Amino acid sequence: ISLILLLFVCYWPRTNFAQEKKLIPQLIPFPQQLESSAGFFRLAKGELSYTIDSDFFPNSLDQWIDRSLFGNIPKKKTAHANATLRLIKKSKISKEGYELTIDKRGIEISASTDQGLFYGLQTIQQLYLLAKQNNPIVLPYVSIKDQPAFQWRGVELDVARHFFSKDYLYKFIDLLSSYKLNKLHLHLTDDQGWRIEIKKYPKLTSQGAWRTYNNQDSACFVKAKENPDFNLPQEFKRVNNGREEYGGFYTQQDIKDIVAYASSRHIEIIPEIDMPGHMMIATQAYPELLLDSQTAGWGKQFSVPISPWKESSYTFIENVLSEVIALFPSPYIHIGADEVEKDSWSNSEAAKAFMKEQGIANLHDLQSYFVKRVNNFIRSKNKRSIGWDEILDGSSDTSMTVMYWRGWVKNAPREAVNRGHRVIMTPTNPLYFDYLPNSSSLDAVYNMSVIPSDILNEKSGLIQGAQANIWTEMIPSTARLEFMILPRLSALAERVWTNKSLYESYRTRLIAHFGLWNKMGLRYRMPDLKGF
Ligand code: TNX
Repeated sequence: ISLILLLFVCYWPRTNFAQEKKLIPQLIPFPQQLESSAGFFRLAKGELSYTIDSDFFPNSLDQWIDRSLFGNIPKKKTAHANATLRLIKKSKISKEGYELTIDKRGIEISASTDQGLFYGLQTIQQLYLLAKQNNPIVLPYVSIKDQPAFQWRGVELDVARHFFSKDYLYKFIDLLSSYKLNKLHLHLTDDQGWRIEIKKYPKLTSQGAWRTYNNQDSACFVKAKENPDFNLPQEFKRVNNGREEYGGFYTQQDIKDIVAYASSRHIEIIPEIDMPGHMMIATQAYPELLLDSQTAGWGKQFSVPISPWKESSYTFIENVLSEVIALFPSPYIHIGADEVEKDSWSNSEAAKAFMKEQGIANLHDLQSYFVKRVNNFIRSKNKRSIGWDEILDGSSDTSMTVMYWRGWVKNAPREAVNRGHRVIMTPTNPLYFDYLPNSSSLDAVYNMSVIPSDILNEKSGLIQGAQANIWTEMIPSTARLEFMILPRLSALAERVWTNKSLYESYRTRLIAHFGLWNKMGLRYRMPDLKGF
């Protein structure tokens, strides 16, 4: 009896201890399938050996592993099957999926593409960062099978209203890719700024990338008295003819650098040139784009759009797009088409004559005429175009992908898929991250249904995924940007990747991520996490 008691006393606490150690990793987005088992793999102090299945994966991955994985722990590539980190090609895994095990032999990741492998690496990178507090650094034994629910996992950043430097975009891309997001839509042009160098039209940036202060800047100045995050960064100021101006732009070389940086992190950059509205700064640089009688000016809610009945508008757009297309490998070009103030067209005699001649019945169809013609040009260059959901207001070309934003036009996604369009969901509520969050925003982002409930099952495949939009009229600085998007961004990432109802567990895991952001010097807004 005493022997039995002794055995019990010795082993009972241990088994209990082992179970306690079977921790659920604090991963965001949470993997589709995860089994943890008791035990930890200890990262040795010295060099970490890794092996990659022969020349299947491109160099960029090696570079990322060397520079980023496991901080500055030195890495050594070997052909040895006993390497600590083994990266293996398995063709039956889906394009973006991966399988990962951590056990006493170390870490093994399998994938069929370098993108899948990259996501597996991001998962262990997160485990590493979460474990880094501990000394020695230990990774929990785990077995994961993972793949994303949606192929479009995006963020739109408006670099037109306020400018963000190339170096900051690198940091931003790192943040997105660490949460397995894969699209960065850059809103490169708007009424307040033109941010991409176009060789044929140098004034777009020499003039259009700069502005004297406008109403939104004044609003920021007022707020800056209480919150320094609203100050316009000094590096984006210049003095021109004695006047202080705000601005900045990306040269074509900068764009190439950004695209290359993003693609090595499996982020596709989608450029947007917003037309025919939101072009005020372009029309100031090149006034011939406007209707004959009007000049561009401030003070209207929507600016005067360029004229669909003038050939010179198409020459301009096609020249601009040709340079843009040559810079971005993405299959998509976003052509905007939102918030077009069409009333200004109805006052023009030239517009009326043109509509009569072309048999165009109304102003919506005049916009459709413009959009379709630009879309045809883009298709002739073997690219596809994306437009905001206003392209549904007239007749539409279903080769275009619709980006749904007007939350109040409830049936737009259904209408779009019924016509045969592909759709990306970016509804104002909850995906406008320029809107101040409130106590339910995090919940709303996390629990949003990417596929609207009124869409028939057989059409749901046309919904590509979702994207947060970050308009920056009132976001002049990187600190303000981060404060506005974190933690909502992580909720979106889990929605589009995992797409399960794990809100309670997400909120618990999120607490660990606040710690990571603190270390990375990222700003975030502490949400209401009552009960945690
Ligand atoms: C609407 S969303 C816009 C943007 C503004 C945004 C402000 C869209 C296609 N157009 O131009 O920045 O609202 O939230």
